[in-house]
Amino acid sequence: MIGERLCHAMNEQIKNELESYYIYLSMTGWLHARNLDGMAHWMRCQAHEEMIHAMKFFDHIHDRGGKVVLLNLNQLKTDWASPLEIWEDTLRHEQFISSKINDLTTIAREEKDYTSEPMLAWFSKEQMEEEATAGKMLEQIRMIESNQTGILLLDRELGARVFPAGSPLDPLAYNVTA
Ligand code: OFO
Repeated sequence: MIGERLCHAMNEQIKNELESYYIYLSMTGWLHARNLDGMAHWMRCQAHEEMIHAMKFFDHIHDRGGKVVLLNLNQLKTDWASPLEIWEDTLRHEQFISSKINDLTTIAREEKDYTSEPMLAWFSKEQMEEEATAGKMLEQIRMIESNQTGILLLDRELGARVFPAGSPLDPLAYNVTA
């Protein structure tokens, strides 16, 4: 059974992941409104991934005999000055989430909750990849910032992102060892 301290921290993390979903969905709307449909598609996929992350914690708490408590979401940013600012915020947000996963791992170890470790290790790896991707995108946007052709080419490229797991209801999406 999951301990109270880790359960509380994981409920907080469900909120963080749902806020990630909300932020990326908000960015999706902003990008669509500027006809950057490829970037919008990429962000929509990202939002979808965050919902799956929230559900991993949701199911883990439930499976371990804890109580899922959904907390209020914060009012988040709804406007950006440019695609550059979108990617700056994306990287900053992923770094914040990485710090939260580190905190959860610390709590799990302090509480000797070894059952949670494989899932948290999966999240650490996921965060490493997400930070790397966001960092790379940010650098590419910086390179082409005032070049509209470059922005359109990047938009096309990001529009090709394939989302591997169909939906948050897809059991494959919950395979923490994948
Ligand atoms: Fe970005 O991985 Fe979840 O939050």
